[in-house]
Amino acid sequence: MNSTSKQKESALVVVDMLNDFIDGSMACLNAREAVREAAAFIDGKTVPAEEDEDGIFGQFPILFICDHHPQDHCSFIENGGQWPAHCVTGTRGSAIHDLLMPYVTEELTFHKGCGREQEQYSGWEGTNRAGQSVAEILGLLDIEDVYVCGIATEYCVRATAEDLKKAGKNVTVLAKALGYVDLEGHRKALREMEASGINLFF
Ligand code: VGL
Ligand code: ZN
Repeated sequence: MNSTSKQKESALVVVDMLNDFIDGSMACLNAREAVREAAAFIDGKTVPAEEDEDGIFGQFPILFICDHHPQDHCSFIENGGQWPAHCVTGTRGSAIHDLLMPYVTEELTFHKGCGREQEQYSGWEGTNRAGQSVAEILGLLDIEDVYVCGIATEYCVRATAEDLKKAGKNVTVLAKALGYVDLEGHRKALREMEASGINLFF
């Protein structure tokens, strides 16, 4: 097996590294550092374009999960929910952080929480523009090893990592590439993920 085909068995899932969770209405702890860590991890997994016949996206798939809500979403405080308005369609807050934009492709971008009455923490419930799920894409790409980073540890990262694990993937959470709502909650979620068989990489 050559190194290129080996690479194709793993992928990175980037959960909600969106402006509102970094410097916007729901800015999370460690979010900026987490984005830098994610970018550094990606750099270590990709090779310069001139050395790569398939293109970097072909070699190491990077899936982006994006929380994406209508203005009248049920999770917003003003609509009876628990969160400040965030990741509203068409706003800067709903966009992926600039540092990661070079790696974004339409096929590997999945939106969740798009319906007014839908609260979807897990990226597993998201779909890309063609209506494909993360499960479908990971199956098509023959991916067994999945790295996960993102925001927030206690909510969408945890839900996504646990669903990937339940689907039988070998899941590794990049602990330094996480943003969180609360430090204690973050630590507790890491312990619980580890107890459910998810690997932590520091
Ligand atoms: C999230 C709360 C509401 C998350 C999304 O990405 O963890 N948390 N919407
Ligand atoms: Zn949300």
